[in-house]
Amino acid sequence: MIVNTELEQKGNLFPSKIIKYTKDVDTLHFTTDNNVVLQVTVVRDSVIRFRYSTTGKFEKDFSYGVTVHASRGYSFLKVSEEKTHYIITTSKLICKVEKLSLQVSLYDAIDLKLINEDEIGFHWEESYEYGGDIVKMSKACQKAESFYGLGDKPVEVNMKGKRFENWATDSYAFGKNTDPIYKAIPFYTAIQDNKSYGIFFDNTFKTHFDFAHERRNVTSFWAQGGEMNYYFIYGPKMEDVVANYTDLTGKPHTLPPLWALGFHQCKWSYYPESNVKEITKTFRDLKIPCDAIYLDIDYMDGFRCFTWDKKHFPDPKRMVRELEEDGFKTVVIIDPGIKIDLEYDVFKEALDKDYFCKRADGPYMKGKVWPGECYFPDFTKPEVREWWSGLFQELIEDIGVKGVWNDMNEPAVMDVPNKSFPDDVRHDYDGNPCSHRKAHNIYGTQMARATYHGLKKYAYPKRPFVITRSAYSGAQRYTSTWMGDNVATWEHLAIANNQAQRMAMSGFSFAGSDIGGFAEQPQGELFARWIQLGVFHAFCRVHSSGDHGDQEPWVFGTEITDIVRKFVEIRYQLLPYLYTAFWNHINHGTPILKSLVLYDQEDVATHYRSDEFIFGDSILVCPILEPNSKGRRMYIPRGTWYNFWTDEVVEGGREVWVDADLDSMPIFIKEGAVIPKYPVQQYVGEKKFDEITLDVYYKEGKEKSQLFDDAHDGYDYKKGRYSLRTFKVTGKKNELILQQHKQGKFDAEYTNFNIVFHNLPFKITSVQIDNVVVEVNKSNTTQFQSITVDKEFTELHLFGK
Ligand code: MIG
Repeated sequence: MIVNTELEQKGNLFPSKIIKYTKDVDTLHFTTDNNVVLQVTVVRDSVIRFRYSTTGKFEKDFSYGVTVHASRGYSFLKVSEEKTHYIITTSKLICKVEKLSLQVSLYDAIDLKLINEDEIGFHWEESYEYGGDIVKMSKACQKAESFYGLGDKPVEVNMKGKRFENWATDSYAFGKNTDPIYKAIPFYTAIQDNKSYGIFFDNTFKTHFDFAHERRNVTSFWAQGGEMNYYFIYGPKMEDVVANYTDLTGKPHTLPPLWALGFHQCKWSYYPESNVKEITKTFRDLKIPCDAIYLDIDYMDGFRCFTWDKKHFPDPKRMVRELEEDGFKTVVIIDPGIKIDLEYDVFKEALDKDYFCKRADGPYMKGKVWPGECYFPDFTKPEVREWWSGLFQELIEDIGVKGVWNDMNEPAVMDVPNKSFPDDVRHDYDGNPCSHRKAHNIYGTQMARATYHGLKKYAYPKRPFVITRSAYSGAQRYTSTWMGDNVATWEHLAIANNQAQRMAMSGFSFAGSDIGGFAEQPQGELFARWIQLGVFHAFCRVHSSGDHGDQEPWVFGTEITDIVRKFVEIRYQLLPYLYTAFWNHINHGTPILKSLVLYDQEDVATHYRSDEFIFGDSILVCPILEPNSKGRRMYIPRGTWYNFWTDEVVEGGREVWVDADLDSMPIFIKEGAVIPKYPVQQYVGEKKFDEITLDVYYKEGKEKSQLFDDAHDGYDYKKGRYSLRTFKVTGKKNELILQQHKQGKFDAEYTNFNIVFHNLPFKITSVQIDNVVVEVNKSNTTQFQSITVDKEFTELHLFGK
């Protein structure tokens, strides 16, 4: 056993030798002679859970992070005992547990190569102050190993060499490397020797991660309390690691309504009503597509949740209806702090029913937020969540609000040094009473969960839409998210890019930044560049603080307005493509954004790339991150790509210069892709159209793409009323075949596809659709030829020379 005396001197304790092991269906218990128990559960062939007790007894097994819907069930557990260790084998993994030290190592079951091994492994320190242990794990870090994920950390995509803390924190105007900020997502993926694995440390206490920062060849993670309880998730492909983690912690319960993937405009704050109307009218007048308008805290009466300031909003129901008639969905903010006011029914009811959080010795947890002194519901109690859900009835069912935005749920408290609750505050934690040390990181997620259930109930038969600031692993089941209070600087544009990619790699794809920056005001150029990036994030919203001036698309002059319109229109054209990516996300856990390392891990040149990413399956995007740019150098991943603007062919696996004046940005399409596009609309559902476009990019060889469609709202898709079209492109020297296979019973309104062919290397001489020769206009050049076909075609065959 490697016992480090220096560590011992610091009060660390270590497991001693295994004296006993037991086995049931999918779980093993190894007990040491100092009462440490290691529980190993094979969750699936590529997922193993490791859980340690230092007392011989485990806590009740409860997790907010892991969903009951996760795929589980491993029926055949193979264990063997060797002289020095035990061996557990699945079809994907071999796990060794050392008898003398309880150290674990994991190997690929096929090539038998090492994936990951404990350095010291599990050790702990007893906590005199709080009881229990500070639980620690250290693992060997390989020389070329890299690390990704961990939620919203505002750092480069690869985290090697850095150390982080997870403690949800209100971080106004955070900066590059600020840590921690709003979220606590204790999951990372690593890659070494072309093998990717992930570790989900399911512990809601304050957790720490060190990626070869303190010691070059060691990676470690530890928590201030609770159990050492982690899931080891093996790929070997990173995309599968992320998909498996997303399965474990949950995919979004419902597809978003399609409008939620449109463009959103927000401000702290638009009021009174006339101001809101002026904003929405300007969008329509200037023909900038927009689907959602937000009301920040000033719509309320003295910041009391679930009330309206009747002076500024005399008739909210009428206003919301009128906005909706113009295509605008109203989203309102709801904070956790409930104003102490006995005349206020929400406060009174929660007080009477004993729903507020209390301090250790009984007084209420009192804290100052926007409404002044507040109490805070204990969202970790099922009964409180149920009550909270019910509060949305009037707002959603009666007034017609379509989405709710949960802010300040870290939880944030003003004018106190730690910006949150003190440690001693008590929480129910779903029947596992505990202090705030354990509940802090989950508080925001449980609030968003309760909000989600309220919206789901009262918006029915429409889909709910929720957005949250704080989140723990699993929050993606209920809500979308934004990154909090960023700043209108070029550096923050890069941070937003990294954060959105990082969140997607952390199982949370429905995320975006405050476009343009929340604090301070951007120059028009920065705003335009930020819009260009933002339209490629799943959640696309402009938001800013009123203290720093206006931030609507038209306040920077007509040049910028035109650029914003151009890119928002691209977003609206790509809605069916994004919706399909979302469908894959909720079905297979596929991240909607893919950092290059996740896209092509085999190419080590991608391991340290942060700027470029793949949007969906086949669009490569790279934002312009510097002022006065005429273009930039960027890495094109391996394969052949088409410049979106010019159709110019680029061979990847290298860096290239790409032109991008202010009205452009580097966008590339993968060869062989079929990209579905809607006509431009000012909002989702504005137009009925009878055809949509399919952009087909020639490839010599084969490639598949998909198009998902359904009613764009409601739940019929869960009953099979959707369509999933798979397009297969097969390109040969003088031929191109486009085959379609359709699944599902949904019939879209449009009847035709307008198929546009890009970069055919031949001149079309004849065309067959489902084996019938059709007449087409052959006079054009080889590029950009298009054909309109019935959407139910099964095979389209182009012949040429
Ligand atoms: O203390 O509601 O991050 O988006 O506009 C500030 C006002 C409270 C912080 C949020 C921001 C929101 C603002 N809120």
